Amino acid sequence: MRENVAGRANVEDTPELEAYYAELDTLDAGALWTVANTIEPWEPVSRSHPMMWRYADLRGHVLRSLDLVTPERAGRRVVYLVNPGRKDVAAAVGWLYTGLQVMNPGEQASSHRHSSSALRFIMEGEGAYTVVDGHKITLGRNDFVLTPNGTWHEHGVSAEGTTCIWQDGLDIPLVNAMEANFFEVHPKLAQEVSFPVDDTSAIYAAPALHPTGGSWDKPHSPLLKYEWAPTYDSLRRYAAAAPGSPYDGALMRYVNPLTGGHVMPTIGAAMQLLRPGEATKAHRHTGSAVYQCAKGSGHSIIAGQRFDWSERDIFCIPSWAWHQHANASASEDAVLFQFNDLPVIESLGLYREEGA
Ligand code: 1HN
Repeated sequence: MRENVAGRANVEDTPELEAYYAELDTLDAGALWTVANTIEPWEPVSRSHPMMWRYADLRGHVLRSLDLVTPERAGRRVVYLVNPGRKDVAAAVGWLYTGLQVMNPGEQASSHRHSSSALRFIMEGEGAYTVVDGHKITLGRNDFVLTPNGTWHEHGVSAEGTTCIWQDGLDIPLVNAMEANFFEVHPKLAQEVSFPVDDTSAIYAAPALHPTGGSWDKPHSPLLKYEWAPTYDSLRRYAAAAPGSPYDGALMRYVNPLTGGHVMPTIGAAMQLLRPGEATKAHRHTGSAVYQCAKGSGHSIIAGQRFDWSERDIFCIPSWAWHQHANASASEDAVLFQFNDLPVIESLGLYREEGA
């Protein structure tokens, strides 16, 4: 608390002022100086707690939902992750939602669309697919797929596949905060697949090559799937050729290949590799992020708390929280997937960063 600073409110209560506040209250009004220091903090004050959710704790519960509810009844079988400071808005951190969804082979959820943007990151199982606006996308471990705002989408697992678990990431809390969320069910249960399977990868995933002959005017990336194998290969080559960031190691952002910008207007994503034995310096920045360890093990220190993670554990970093990461192994890489609200923070001119 900084008292008696010029320009900051510092008014003591008197019986007269208390009566005045009560009168204003009856008029649905208030005196700004009673709340000014709270609504205008010196720096961001996140209500989100640094958190980690261990896959070993959650996996059995996720699988149990297979026996407890049908996809028809539940809509989808998802165990969502709750930040104790963000329970009221169903956020895992800041304005980001995340959950673990499970599906059996041969199951398919009904097609729908909403104003929230979403992504999935595949954790385990074979045969998962998503259909987005008529594009069928096959999915394997550590692949991630976009279901941007307003696109018809449905998820399924082929009959020849195995039980699949993936992480959903959505901006529902943000879109609800903006009071702008619509949800619609597709007139048919399933959309028709109207393009060759995995066509967006064939067209848009070529390294450093732009396709010609098409046009694209949507605000999200035309590439809908970002596969693990080329991502990991790129990270390893980057990590071997350059120091990367002292705060993040070798971190690469997933981009819209046509613009180099974020994959969606409200959700950004990245994958970072920590070399064997690498430990980063601490920094903090505005914007919230949800992480999943895609490979290896290590720890992060977030707002002074240490979290030891290994493959499939999920943790979050609240806005403006100091954080640093370390790879636990002297011989193996550690790789972290993240999604974040940086596109929103940046487009509103709110990005700030500070290094230790
Ligand atoms: C949604 O559409 C999916 O498509 C998953 O699988 C989780 C959570 C809230 C709102 C919509 C999906 C969701 C969701």
